[in-house]
Amino acid sequence: MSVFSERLAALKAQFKAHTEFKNRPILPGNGIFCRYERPVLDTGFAPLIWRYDLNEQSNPYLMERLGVNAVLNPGAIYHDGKYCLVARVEGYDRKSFFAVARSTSPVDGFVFDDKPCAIPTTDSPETNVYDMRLTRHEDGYIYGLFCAERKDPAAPKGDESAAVAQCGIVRTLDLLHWERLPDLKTRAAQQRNVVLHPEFIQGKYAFYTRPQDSFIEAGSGGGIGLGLADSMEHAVLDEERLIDPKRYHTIKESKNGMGPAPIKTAEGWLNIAHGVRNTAAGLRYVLYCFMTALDDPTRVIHRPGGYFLAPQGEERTGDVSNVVFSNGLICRDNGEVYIYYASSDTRCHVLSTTVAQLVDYVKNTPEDPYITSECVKQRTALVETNLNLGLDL
Ligand code: M1P
Repeated sequence: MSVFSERLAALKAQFKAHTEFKNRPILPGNGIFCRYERPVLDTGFAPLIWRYDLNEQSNPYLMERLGVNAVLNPGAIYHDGKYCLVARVEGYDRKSFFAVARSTSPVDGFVFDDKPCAIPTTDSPETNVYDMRLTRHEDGYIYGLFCAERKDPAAPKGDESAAVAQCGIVRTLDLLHWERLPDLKTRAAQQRNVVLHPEFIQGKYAFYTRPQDSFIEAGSGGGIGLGLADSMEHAVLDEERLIDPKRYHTIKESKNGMGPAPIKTAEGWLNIAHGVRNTAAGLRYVLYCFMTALDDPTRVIHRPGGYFLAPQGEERTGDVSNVVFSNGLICRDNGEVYIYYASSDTRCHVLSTTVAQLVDYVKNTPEDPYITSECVKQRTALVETNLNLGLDL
């Protein structure tokens, strides 16, 4: 048997062993959601045909030619009877691309389409793309909003890392053909984490934004905003209204950003976002929730305190450690919710929960009192209520 044939057999066996499993929930969980034992996608799911030249003549050692460094931050949508993830796949060259992985199960069995998504460029092609948020809009299209990153033309000579992030826009009907629209125009120097609201507001398209001054620092942008545009073909936001500001000594004191498109519930729009704070070990990204009024998505009506999800165990390490990030969820008609998230910019996981649990969580989790003496009173009140129940614990 040739080296090539031996290696091919071993690689096929490794791929099968890595990707074919039943994902089990980690019980009992916290009553809010359930984590699962295994990532739903990681570099081991990248098909062999993406990475190897499988022609023995041109690749006798069966070397990896185009490696995959990370599979992260997937957008998500239920389409044609399948759970579909539009993952950010990052090559060894640091460039990301989008690829669709589909499964009949929400928690395992994801298989990438043979080819990455062919996303057309604009007249000013971006260097990198990432973090697609999918929205099935009431106008009939599925929109994908993503970060389009270009080198900063104003960077001083010698600065090869300054970049400008803007919101790229595509739309599709089938997750196979992608129509590129012009990038979103706003007054901010930079935009990341832009998400399209699924319904018209005042007859206009509504965008959740995160204006920022520089590539990493949100700066004076203040937090998550919302702006209205007349059209998607030339989307322009003249104004962004701040709806969820960053705040001192909270899980979002450095910056925050919207996650997936919100879930419409009977009680309000349920939002999952990420909050960032700085530490001696670098930035720490966690997920948090808030709910806005059904008739006014700029009005926050519930703000559960603290984080909803923080990195845990193996989630804490990776290319950018101490990060959980979500830009995709699937809410089924029966109320089941699957929240897809990436850990440490490296791999993708799933949480399962329900609309009922999430609504209970946002309504009944106490708000952050913003001052430690009030936190003690809050916790003491809980303890006293419990002691009065006279349970045998
Ligand atoms: O590295 C953590 C995350 O950093 C960015 O998020 P934000 O814009 O909120 O800082 C994004 O690059 C995201 O992809 C990444 O996961």
